[in-house]
Amino acid sequence: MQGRFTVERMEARILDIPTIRPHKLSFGSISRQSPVIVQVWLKDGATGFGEAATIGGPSWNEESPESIHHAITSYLAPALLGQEAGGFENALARMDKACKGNAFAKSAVEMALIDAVARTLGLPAWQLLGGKVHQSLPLAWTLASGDVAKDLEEAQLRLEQKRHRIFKMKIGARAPEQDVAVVSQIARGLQGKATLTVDVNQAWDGNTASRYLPRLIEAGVTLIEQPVAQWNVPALKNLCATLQGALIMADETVCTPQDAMMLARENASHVFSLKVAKHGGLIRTRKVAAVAEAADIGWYGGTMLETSIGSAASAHVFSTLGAQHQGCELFGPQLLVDDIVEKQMPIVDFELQLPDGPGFGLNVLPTQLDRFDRARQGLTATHVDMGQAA
Ligand code: MUC
Ligand code: MG
Repeated sequence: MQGRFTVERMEARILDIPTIRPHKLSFGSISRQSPVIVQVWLKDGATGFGEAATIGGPSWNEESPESIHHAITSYLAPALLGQEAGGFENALARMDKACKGNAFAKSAVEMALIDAVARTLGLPAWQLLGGKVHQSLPLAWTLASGDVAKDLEEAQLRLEQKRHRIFKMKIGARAPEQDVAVVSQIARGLQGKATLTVDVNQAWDGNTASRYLPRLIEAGVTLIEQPVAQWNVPALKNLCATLQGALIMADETVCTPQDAMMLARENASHVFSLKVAKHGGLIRTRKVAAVAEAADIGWYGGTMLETSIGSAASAHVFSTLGAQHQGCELFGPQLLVDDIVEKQMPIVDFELQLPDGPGFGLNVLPTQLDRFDRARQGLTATHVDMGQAA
């Protein structure tokens, strides 16, 4: 039976949007983001947008903008055309049947369905996701220019603008001794004004982490994200048991609710970085968050450096989650030279104001979608300047 929520059409395109400066991580340096934007149309004419962004082609995990686009157009869209958009769990099950894995691709599609249905009902998405419990969340910024003086200048400016007072440093590309020296320098510069976290993006082995993390904590670091490889749960567990004065946060290791259960059982995380893309959508983000809450593990609102579409969708689901949080890092729109929406989510007194308004509460600008559309620009896909991270 076809109703007003029937999925009539779906389109996906890859955008290429330069970043305001090189962004350097343990595995390379990026100078642009290539989000995949999905638009869905329902029978009643309502439309919704979703997004999946990743970092550095297939360098952050197995998915890339091209694989996300391919999974959506070849498998996920055909599985949903003619189906009821409002049955989100059914839509997820159909996508699972059509396509194993590919969580980022599924998240973009599910996001577009939720946006379209919420718009049709005239409700903000958070109302379909359990209801809002946070009006705002502290917003972190990542210092990743690769230059200490520039990083300090950037942090200073953002403090003055009252935008950020939580700074995350991307480490793991340099030798650990150098990372300790750089982090200590930044920590001294920010002492008493901001908190400092580090993201190693899997670069260290267990012994390196055990040896160098205490020195980072001594320098003032209070939250440590994914210090070891995705598979290295024994090392995460050991760090949780032995490190004093900082929290261990899983990122790449925690994708599915089953990953979350395993980390909880092993006492191998204090905090989970939640990301809509890696969990496979907004609904599944809530499932991972539910495991965290049940296991007394905190959460952090992570990003894959999305535009305002993906960032607002993430903000909607984060606004519904429990109290034990470490803030969020939905700063993607600020790292890009331009956005694809009329108005970004405001930042007031160091906090991101979580959005209202039907759907994700955004007005997407078609001219901006066309401007950055890879197919229209005819750009070749250079994702990551490997080896430029130091
Ligand atoms: C990650 O691994 O957390 C998030 C912020 C940032 O600078 O990089 C990402 C990815
Ligand atoms: Mg991370």
